[in-house]
Amino acid sequence: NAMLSWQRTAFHFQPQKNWMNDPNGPLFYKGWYHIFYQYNPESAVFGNITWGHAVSTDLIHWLYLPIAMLRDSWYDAKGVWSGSATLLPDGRIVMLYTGNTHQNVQVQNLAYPANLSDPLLLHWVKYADNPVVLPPPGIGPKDFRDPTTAWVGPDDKWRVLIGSKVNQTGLSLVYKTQDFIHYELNDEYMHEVPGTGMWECVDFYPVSVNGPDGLDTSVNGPGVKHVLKSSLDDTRGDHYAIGRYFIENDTWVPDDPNKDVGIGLKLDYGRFYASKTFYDQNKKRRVLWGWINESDSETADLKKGWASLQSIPRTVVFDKKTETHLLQWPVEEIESLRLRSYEFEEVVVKPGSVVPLDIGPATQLDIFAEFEIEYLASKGTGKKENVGCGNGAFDRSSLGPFGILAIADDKLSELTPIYFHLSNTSFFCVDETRSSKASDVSKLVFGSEVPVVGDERLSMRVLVDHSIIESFAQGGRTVISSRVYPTEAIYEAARLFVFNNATDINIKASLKIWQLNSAFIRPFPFH
Ligand code: DQQ
Repeated sequence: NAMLSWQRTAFHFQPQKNWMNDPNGPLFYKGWYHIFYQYNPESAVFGNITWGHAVSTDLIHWLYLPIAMLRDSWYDAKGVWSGSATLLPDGRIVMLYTGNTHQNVQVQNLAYPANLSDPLLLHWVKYADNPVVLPPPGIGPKDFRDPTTAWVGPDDKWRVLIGSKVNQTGLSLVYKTQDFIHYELNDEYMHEVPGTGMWECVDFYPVSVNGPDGLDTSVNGPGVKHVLKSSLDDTRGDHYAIGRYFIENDTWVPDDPNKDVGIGLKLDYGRFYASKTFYDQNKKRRVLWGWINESDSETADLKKGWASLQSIPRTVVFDKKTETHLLQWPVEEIESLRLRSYEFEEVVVKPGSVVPLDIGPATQLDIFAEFEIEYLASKGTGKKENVGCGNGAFDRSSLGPFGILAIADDKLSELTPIYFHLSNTSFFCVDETRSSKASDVSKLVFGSEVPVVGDERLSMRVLVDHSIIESFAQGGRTVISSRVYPTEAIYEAARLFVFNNATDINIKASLKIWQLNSAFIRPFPFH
């Protein structure tokens, strides 16, 4: 059965079969986490988009529910596209989503649960007078989508953002509403950035500059900054910036104009798109979901019968050390999957060498690794070429690369290096180029600078799940998701190594590694 192929993940959320893309309307309600998602019920490629639905009590084990919203009205006949949930203070739930109409016009629609006493929120009612918002003058009918979670201002009006573009300027429109039926468009955009193109799946939320708690979307005031995120297509990814929100006119200004949305930081430098956060009132945290695409061919996807998965949900907090970055970290519940653990203390890895880590099969792992550097007196130490991620992990210089080799076979004929490369600054990278002998697979080098603050050690957390590797450097300051499709390094043949391709330093690696159990992801057991 192709669906049970080794590429199938063991603890990442994915539908039983067929195509999935963006996460939609995440929320916590009456003891259940809900995730909805862009879903093609008919095939493993994009099309016929409806809202798939699943629930969980811990964000790790999931139960599939029936499709929540179908393409059954003129205003969403060509797709029930992305949207967000808002929990109102009186207990109601509002879902706003984009409908692609029978004529391919993007409009905003309102839906709500048929029965608020049903914790599973099985049935959704579309508002009788949908659509509630049409593209305004000056905005293209195909450039108007993905409403955010709403937040309420001191005037008791709710605000919703919708992404768009004018020429090549990406931007976000602000609508105000009291009843989620009637909307007024602000004169000013919330923000715009020339040259960034269409802003998909805009996300906007407060972060606390003082503490680790997440903030509900309407929280504002001293000690609060606001994050603005937009997803830029053409594989440019999910870009964010931290800044200040001015409620007087609903505008937002980045702290650093040189690192504005789309020209600065990314949430994830790998394969990660259309992400969305929600405030989890259950655990007082802000949780981020993102869509991780396949990098094999459409033919391969049709053959295996499924495509895409969601990232492990991540908590998002403001990084007090840099004050410029967010920190993302897998939700603590993932630790409930931990089985046997293995510890390695100060393993010395000499220039140009590879050291195997004897942990048994290495397809489902939670890895935490720290690296110390020992300059070699005999070498011309400290020569700091400006290398970045280079052409990958085989491009050697004095201070890098070094790190781990995941999903590698014994002969190292297939391997995926996750590594640091130091130069004037520190880079964190993943190299897919030798991850598979298969030729019909996209294999790239991903990465970016990662600030290392004060006396911090270099560290990485890596989640390995068969065909996906999610890597977090320096506590989640720089994150990279990658897909790998080895042909040999599968099941029992997959191994883990540490490596050092730097020429002028020894590496001392200390690691704690857990085998991870599979999550239960299966249909809800209706009686
Ligand atoms: N996916 C949805 C759109 C959104 C895009 C359609 C982002 O609403 O802009 O499936 O991946």
